[in-house]
Amino acid sequence: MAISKAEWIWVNGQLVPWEEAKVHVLVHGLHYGSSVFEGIRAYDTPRGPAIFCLSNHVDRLFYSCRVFRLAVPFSKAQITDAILETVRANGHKACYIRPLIFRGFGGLAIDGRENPTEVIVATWEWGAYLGEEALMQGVEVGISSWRRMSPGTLPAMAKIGGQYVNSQLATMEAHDRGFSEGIMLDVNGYLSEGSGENLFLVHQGIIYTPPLAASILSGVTRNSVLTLADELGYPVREEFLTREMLYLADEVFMTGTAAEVTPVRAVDGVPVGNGGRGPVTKALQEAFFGIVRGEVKDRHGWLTFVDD
Ligand code: PPE
Repeated sequence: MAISKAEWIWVNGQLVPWEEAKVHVLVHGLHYGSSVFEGIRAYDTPRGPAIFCLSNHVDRLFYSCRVFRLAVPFSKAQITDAILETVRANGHKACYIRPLIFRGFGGLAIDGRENPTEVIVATWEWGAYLGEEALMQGVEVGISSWRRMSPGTLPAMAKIGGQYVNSQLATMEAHDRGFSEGIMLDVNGYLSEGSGENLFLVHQGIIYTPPLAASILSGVTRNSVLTLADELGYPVREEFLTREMLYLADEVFMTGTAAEVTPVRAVDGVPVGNGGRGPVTKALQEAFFGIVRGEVKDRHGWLTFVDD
């Protein structure tokens, strides 16, 4: 999906014009995937743009840096301000926000900790990740031949750039097979997640989702959806799930900042339930979109209003 250019990008403490936000070809992050990032959304509400779960994203960004031993020359409060400042400066009503922290230009020792850390915050206007129609009709996915990393290989809960090579392999394969997304299994063959989304299924009135130990990213949207599901009175189980549960499920859906709450209508060409969006998925979408669009009271303090 093409990026629509905004005016400013925050780079190491100041806003610079979009075209000027460049790096040297020898930055460590480019060679070794030594970066960490976040994907955050701001929604258009009657009170102006509101960022969804900002503090959770900033916390995860710093968690990723901690795991990756990436020293950040800014505090959480400074990064939070940088995000608000960039959204304001670009005058977005709604946007996608991409903070990125990477090992910059210096040596090219694999260790990389000698290199300076660079921090940027970019924003751009981005519609529904898998298409508007996908939110209503659902998408077709396939089980990827690529597995998620094993727990001893890479820290799955950290959002580290290099780990997205795994996601790229899965998505490219899915697209070549005519699917919107690839669902990966973990090293033991249990369901894990999509290339950029967490996975849920509904079976006989119970909502299931793979646990953190299934090599998933601890999704911010996943956590919100678990809260909403609980409030709506659905029993929720986080447990290891076999692939066949996807063929047995009444409903399947995926969550993510970019993907929001997207129904899955077929897995490997097998229709899920009635082959469309199911009632539980619809109820969760309504609860989610009601809050982010400022139509329903934000009981959990999930929104940060940019203009306040
Ligand atoms: N798993 C993976 C691997 C992942 O990348 C994401 C977010 C999620 C789960 C859902 O997490 P959360 O956004 O906190 O609910 N993927 C981000 C990047 C997508 C991209 O195309 O880049 C996102 O949705 O912003």
